Amino acid sequence: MTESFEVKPLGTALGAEIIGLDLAQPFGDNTAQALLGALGENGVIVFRDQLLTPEQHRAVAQALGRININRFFPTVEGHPDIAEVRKEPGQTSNIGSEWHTDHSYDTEPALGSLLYARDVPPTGGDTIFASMYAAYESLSDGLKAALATLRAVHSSAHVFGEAALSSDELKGVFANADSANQFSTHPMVIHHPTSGRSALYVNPEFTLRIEGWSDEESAALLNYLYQQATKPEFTLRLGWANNTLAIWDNRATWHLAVNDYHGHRRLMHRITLEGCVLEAAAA
Ligand SMILES: O=C(O)CCC(=O)C(=O)O
Ligand SMILES: [Fe+2]
Repeated sequence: MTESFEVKPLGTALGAEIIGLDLAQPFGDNTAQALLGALGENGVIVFRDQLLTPEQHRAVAQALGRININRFFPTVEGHPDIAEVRKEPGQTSNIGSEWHTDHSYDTEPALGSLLYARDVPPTGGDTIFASMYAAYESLSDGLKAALATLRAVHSSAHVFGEAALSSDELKGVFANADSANQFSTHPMVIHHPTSGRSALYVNPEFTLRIEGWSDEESAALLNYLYQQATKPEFTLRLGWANNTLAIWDNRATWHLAVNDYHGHRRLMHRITLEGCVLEAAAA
């Protein structure tokens, strides 16, 4: 069965709202494929006013792929495959406040996540996304050719490892600090597995350096790329309401959770989908 839906662009560089689907109802494989296609093209797809139980949230994820269990995030009670992205009124730090793409420290980085808003603050708590297609396309042919030959090293140790969890608040949030020891390398420009487009694949949070380059050399080029990638015209700022579901594609986007709602709770449920090894884009 194929359910029809409308894909309405939200931003110039990325993002689309999907209109006409009630995700509490099961949907067919053709619809799942069409949604994955829209995700790969738009980087983030947004569904408003979806009343979902944890079971229905899981069913949407399972229709789209295989669920990945993040070893660092706390989980929803009774649902070990649903991570909780929570900030309480008394807390000051939040999860994901720096630009990043999830799981780039894994050899098969997660495809993306389905983040569902359960309790959002009265104002603030937006998530900003950036298009790594747009960032790549903005570069000169000369730099594109140079990047096509390069790989970068990514790690979780400096973010989720024991030494990195400096505040007691963060120690209470993340688990398994001792398993934050993955290093992986990926091409700096990847061939997106579904859209076939070229996307820049380095990020400020998890990328350590360019393979075979010194830290100093790496920082010079990476900082240029980061500055380019975060140009406002390559971003989309998503304001949440309770019952909004957003799905993002880690291979085509970065994201950042704005921490501007101290004194209020923000509670999101996150299910992450397994990804695959990332191949270099053709030069
Ligand atoms: O809370 C958000 O808006 C996103 C947090 C984040 O980085 C994540 O769940 O991967
Ligand atoms: Fe994230």
